[in-house]
Amino acid sequence: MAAIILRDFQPDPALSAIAEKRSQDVEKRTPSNLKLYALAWSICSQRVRLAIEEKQLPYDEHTVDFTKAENLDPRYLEMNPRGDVPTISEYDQSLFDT
Ligand SMILES: N[C@@H](CCC(=O)N[C@@H](CS)C(=O)NCC(=O)O)C(=O)O
Repeated sequence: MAAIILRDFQPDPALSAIAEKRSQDVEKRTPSNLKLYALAWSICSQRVRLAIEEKQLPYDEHTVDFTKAENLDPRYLEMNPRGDVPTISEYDQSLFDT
């Protein structure tokens, strides 16, 4: 049944055009300043990492080492006063879940 549905599926041309334009925009995007401050094992971090990867955005990932209390470093707390991960930042603007 699923195979029949997939075979008969006709993508909406308007939606296909939007998807094509979006992928061109992503290709044209200059390397960004997007940074992800995260921990490898953190599910919260993984959720944001997946979203960035899904959007194919260029980014740098920085590990926040909790064993060295890097999350309590004043420079990190300036970006995320909660002292948790993840935090994303771009061009000196930071974003985290509250
Ligand atoms: N609501 C936040 C929660 C963030 C959060 O709890 N992060 C955890 C890792 S999954 C953390 O940093 N815990 C360390 C701490 O709170 O000291 C989100 O979903 O991003």
